[in-house]
This record gives sequence, C-alpha cells and structure tokens, in this order.
Amino acid sequence: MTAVIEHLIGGQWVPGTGDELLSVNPARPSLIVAQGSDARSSDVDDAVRAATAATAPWAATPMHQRGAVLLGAADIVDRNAEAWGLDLAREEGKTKAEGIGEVRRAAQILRYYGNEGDRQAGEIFTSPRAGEQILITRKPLGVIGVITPFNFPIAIPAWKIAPALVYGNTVVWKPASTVPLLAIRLAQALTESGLPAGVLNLLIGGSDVGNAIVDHRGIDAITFTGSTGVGRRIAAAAAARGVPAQAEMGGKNAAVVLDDADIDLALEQVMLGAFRSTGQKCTATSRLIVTEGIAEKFLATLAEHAAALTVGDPTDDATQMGPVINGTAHQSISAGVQAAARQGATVLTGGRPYADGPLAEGYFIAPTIIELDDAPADVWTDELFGPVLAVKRAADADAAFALASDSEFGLSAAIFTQDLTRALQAVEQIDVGVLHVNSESAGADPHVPFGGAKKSGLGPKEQGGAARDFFTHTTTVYLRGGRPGA
Ligand code: UN1
Repeated sequence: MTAVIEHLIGGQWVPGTGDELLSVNPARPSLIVAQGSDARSSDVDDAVRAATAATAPWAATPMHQRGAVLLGAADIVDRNAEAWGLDLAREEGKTKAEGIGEVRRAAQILRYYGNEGDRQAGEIFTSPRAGEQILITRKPLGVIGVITPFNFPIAIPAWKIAPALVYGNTVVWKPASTVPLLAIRLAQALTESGLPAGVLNLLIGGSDVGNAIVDHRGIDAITFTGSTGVGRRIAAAAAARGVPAQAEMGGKNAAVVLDDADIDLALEQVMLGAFRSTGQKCTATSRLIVTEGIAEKFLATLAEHAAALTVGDPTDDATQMGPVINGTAHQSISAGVQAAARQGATVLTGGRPYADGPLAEGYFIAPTIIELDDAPADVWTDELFGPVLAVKRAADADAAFALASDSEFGLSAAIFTQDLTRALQAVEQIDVGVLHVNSESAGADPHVPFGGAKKSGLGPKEQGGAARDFFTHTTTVYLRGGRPGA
C-alpha cells in the first residue's frame, strides 16, 4: 500500500506544492512506498511563523507537561514498533529486525527526554557575598531548525527533536526526502500525544528547503546530521547569522584487532560494525587494522563470514543485509570500490556488482572487504557510506594505533584486546568522540554524549547532558534579598 506524503505546518497536515516526491523501496525501486509532493522553500516562512507563535506558550508550559507529551509519544511509537519497523525496512532498506530495533530505540529516546521533565533544571552556587546565592537557570533557545539524514529515519530525529522540545523549544524539521514515511509517523505520534499546534513543523523536501531553514532569520539554532561538506556549510551559514549550530558528520571508523584479542568476539563485532545497516552509519566500521600474528587467519575467516551473509529483501526474515538507499549511493560506492582496485588494492571478498536476479534490480552492493598495502588509497581516507571495509595489517599494537588515528575523521573506533594496558593506551592515543573496547564501532545510548572529533563533528555534542547544553542557554542569577532586619 502506498502512503500519502504530507507536511505538518502550524498543526495542519497539508499536501506539498513542489515537485512530485516518490519514496521507493531500495530493494525493488519499482515499488512505491509513499507518494506526494515536496514542500517548497516558500513553505519555510509559514512553518517558522507557526513555530515562532508557539514558542512562548510552549516555553511557559511546565517542563513536566512537556515531558508527558514525549512519554505519550514513546508509548505510541512502542505500540507500533513492528509495523513501523517494517515500513522502515521497506523505505530505507535496513533489515526488518534492525528497523524494529530502531523504532524501539526512538521510543527509548523519547522516554529518556520525557523523564528529563522531572530531573534537575539548573544549578546553584554559593556567593562570596553574604546574603546571596547564585543560580544558573536554563532557558530555551527558540525555534530550532532540525535537518536529519536517511540512515536512521526515526532514531536520529527523535534524539534531536525530543531534547529540543522538552527544553521548551519549537521545531522546524526537514528530514531526508528518501524517508518521508517514518518522519510522518514520528510527527503523528507527537501530535497524537498532545503536542500543541506549531510546536513541531515538518517539511519534507530537497536541499532548497534545508537551505531556506538554515538561512531563515526566525531560526534560532540548527542541529544537523549528514555529510561533512553540508555540515560545514551549515555551520558557516549559522555562524554568519550568529546562531548556534551542531553538526554531526562523517566518519572513517577503525576497528583495531590485536593479537591477544578474543578472536570470535572480534569477528562477530567487526561483521556487525561493517555490515549492519549495509554500512550506512556514520559510526560504521569502514577501516580494519589487524596485527600480523593473527592477520592471515582473521582476514580469511572474516572474508568467509562476509561472503556468507544473506543479502536480499530486508523484509525477509532470513535477510542479514539489505540494499543501499538509492541509485546515487549505489553508483558512488561501486565507483569507490573500482577506484580501490585500480589503486592496487586486493579484494578479499565482494567488490563485484550483482549482474542478474532480484539483487540486480535493487540497489544492492555485496559485502566487500579490500586489503591495502602502504600505497595511498582513497578507500582508506574517504567515507563511502556502504558495506565496504578497507583493511591494513600492522606490525604491532603501536603501529596499529597509529593507523587507527591516520584519518581526518574522528567519530568512533573499536579496539579488540584482552590487555588492559593496551586498552588504556587506545583511550589516550586514538582521537575519537566514541571509543568501544571489545564492541563494534556503532551504537549510542541516549544518556551519554555522542559526537565526533576532527572532521566528524562541529559544535556541541548530542544526547545526555550535552543535549541540554545545546538546546538551552543559561542565565546566571545573582539572588539577594533585602537587608535582614531592615
Ligand atoms: C549508531 O551508531 O547507532 O548518522 C548511531 C549516524 C550517526 C548515528 C549513529 N549520527 O550514523
């Protein structure tokens, strides 16, 4: 069944007036999942006006009540996890199990920030002066522009929108136009649970809509997840207007497997890191560094496991890896693999297109592992955002850590070792925002900071206390009464 794409402006669901918009199933692009029309950049004015009008009453609503709306939405999202997880698999291409897991994760995020309504709201300091205390209170920023990517169509929006709302802001949101259905589902869950009109506005469209949000004078802060190029442009535009921006961007995340690692665990986790969500996570494992003592056997087994993955329709229970999002991604990932082969890399598995059968119809890329020597190779440095793992061998742990840091990106890394000293060395030496010891490079819990170092992140991190820092500003209140006894 084809869903209808509509936009939410000032509490009204409205059809778009822009170009035709088709959300197709990347496993079978002839199947249309949702259909409608794009929003236009001129809709941004209306959305910002609605959000601005809603800001004062929403900010004045007790935080507990704002949180209760998120908790209600969490229940709706949870109740629909199976159905929406299936929709997610059809629209985005990750497996049904991952889709359901992501919908449940969105509910967990909504619940975490919903409960934030009953947690600490500020701080109090002593004063060097008698009869005075110093309070730090938190205030919302106003209207937040939220721009989200295709690869977590409900979890990433939840982790931006839920904190924005609970801290008293209103939102104008543009999701990736490849995943409108899940965006609509999330917005509906929030409105059904009582979010007032105008507090959340959803415009589905292309980069013109995104640009109009970023440049709009009524937008007080911008939170973005996506490519490094776009993130930098957004941060620059925000700086020029003098509003805060938060950009979570690319990664080229390394897994380091040392000789003393628990090998079965490392194999399992590297497979998950590299190939879950078809490698389309900014936290995916796209580089692997293995020390010499185990390299031969580890790489041979890893290549066997990758070749044995069941690639196919993500809605089939047996499928372990689905397609990439669209033809453009399919083309650029395939071109990256071909370039690696031209640059002298050895393809250990995958690397060839599916020439016929059902996989040739969809945007499928075989799980691919490419071994490199010391020669420069783009596949080592550039994010491909697909199921492609570039491998290098290292003489020892020190050389392995140096290779792990050999990237302009710094989002996440994974290190596999049973040696605590080595693990602590990795904590000190590998410059990333998220480090996993003996688990895959992806994953993020809602109560702890998430974000990257170097080219991977700009501005404050997301989630946990970091989200409060981004979505509020503080007023320092020097609080004194009159003179006692006067
Ligand atoms: C995860 O690793 O589960 O776009 C979340 C991304 C990241 C989120 C990763 N911002 O892939």
